[in-house]
Formats: sequence, C-alpha cells, structure tokens
Amino acid sequence: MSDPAVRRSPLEPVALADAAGPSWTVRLLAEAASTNVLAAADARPGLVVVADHQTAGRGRLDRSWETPAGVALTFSAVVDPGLPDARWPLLPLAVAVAVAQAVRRSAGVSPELKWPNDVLVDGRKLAGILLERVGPPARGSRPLAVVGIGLNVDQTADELPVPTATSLRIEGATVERTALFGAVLAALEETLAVLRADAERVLASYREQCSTLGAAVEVQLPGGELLSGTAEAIDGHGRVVVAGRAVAAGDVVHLRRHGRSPGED
Ligand code: BT5
Repeated sequence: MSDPAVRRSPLEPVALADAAGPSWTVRLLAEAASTNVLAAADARPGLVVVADHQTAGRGRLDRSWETPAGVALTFSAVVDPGLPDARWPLLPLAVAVAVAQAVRRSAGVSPELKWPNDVLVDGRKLAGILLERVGPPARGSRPLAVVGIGLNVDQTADELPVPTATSLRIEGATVERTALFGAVLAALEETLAVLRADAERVLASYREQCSTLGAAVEVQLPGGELLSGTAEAIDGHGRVVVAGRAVAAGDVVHLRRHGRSPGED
C-alpha cells in the first residue's frame, strides 16, 4: 500500500530548484495549459517550466497529453543543443535515452524505447517527449530546443487516459517526483554532452534499448501513406529503416512484440 502523503506529495519551488542544480532556472506553476507553449514563448537556455497540473498538454500532431494534478511530471526544458543542423534529428533519440536513464537510476525500472522517442515499459507508454525548435532568437544566435517531457509517476490505472499507458507506480516503483525531475535534467545534460562529443555512443545506447528494432511495424508516413515491414535498423541520421526505406518522420505501430501485444498478459 502506498502512503497517501507520499503519493500526493506536492511540488515545491525551492526543492525543485535544488534538485535541478545550478544549470537550470526552474519556474513552477500550479496549473498551466502547456509547459511547451510557455517555455517556447520565453525561450532562454536553462529555463525549465514545470506544471503540477497541465490542463491542455500537447502531444505530436495535434494529439493531447493528459495527466491529473499532483501525480505526474510535466515540464519543458529549453536547451541550446549546440549541434549542426544535420545532427538535430538525433535530438529526440537522445532525449529518450536520457529519460530512460533517469527512470532506471531513480526508479529501478528498465524502459524500452519505441522509435522515435516513446518511453515504454512492457509495451505500455510511461513517458512522452515533444521536441520543438525555436529561433534562432536573435540574429547570429543559435536555434534552441524546447524539450517537453511528460512522465507518468504516481497514477493508478484509473487515472491513466488510455489502456496503452502505464506509470512508475503501476510498475511497482515509488518515486518522489522532485528527485526524478532532478535525475531527468542531470541525464539530459549528460546525454546532450555525449551527443555533441560522440553521437555514435548515443545512437548505440538508443539501439540497445529500442524495441522497434527487429519488430514488425506499420508506419504512417507524413503524407498518409502506410509502410509495413520489419524495422531493420536505426541509421546514423536517427531514421528507422523499414522494408529498405529510411523514414525520418512518421507514426510507428508495433504489430507484434515478442509474440504478444500491449494489454495481453
Ligand atoms: C507524445 O505525443 O508522446 C508527447 C507528449 C509530450 C507531453 C509533454 S508534457 C510537458 C510538455 N508540454 C506539453 O504540452 N507537452 C509536453 P504523442 O506521441 O502524440 O502521444 C500522444 C498520445 O499518447 C495520445 O494520443 C494518447 O493516446 C497517449 N497519451 C495521452 N496522455 C498519456 C499519458 N499520460 N500516458 C501515456 N499515454 C498518453
């Protein structure tokens, strides 16, 4: 049984700033429509906007991200990736690697990564990542990335919006949101530094954890076309290669996962 005091432990600005450390400026809001929208509107490297309750959380392609108050982490960190344009497509993969690392370290749960950047446990979604590019804010400066992360921490099954979701609590881990927040930001800084220095290392770590690799998949391409086949590789540009075709953007459905699908026991 969980302790209700831990379960509904509030986020608190000083504790969040301490957990984040000196590289970040944390802005905590009791409620916000979307932390990505707020962070993009005031994009400065190191700003992190956290909402204890996000009321209009955004997913990709006009989808939504839904979490109740007080039980999840929803935040957006503004970073200067310091990458040449050709390396930007690796950013979503690197953020997924960072979130997985933080979850492993703080919760002892080992997630898998679904291309490009879903963080799953046993086929169910634990975290979603929404990356947006802003700027460059001024002439001569570099574009920034708003890294939006939604992480299901303490939800019970009936607090999840879809049956394909899970939370750390459901996976048997009791974790303080504040500590996890600090761990995600630390892992993000670490992974971005590795990405700048040696992108192959991040790709290797991504491939190791990527459950899309080798799976039978269906990819909905941006134009609406459906591509089916085996996901054969994640190439050096972060693209998934399906039936011989390298795909840079699209929605992937895993058709079979080790002989079972999410929801099956
Ligand atoms: C994502 O989109 O996975 C990106 C989600 C990013 C959310 C963060 S929260 C902080 C920041 N501020 C924002 O406004 N957004 C970011 P996508 O791959 O499109 O997945 C969306 C789909 O996931 C929905 O259509 C639902 O099926 C499902 N979903 C919604 N809420 C969920 C949840 N809490 N847990 C698991 N799945 C969820």
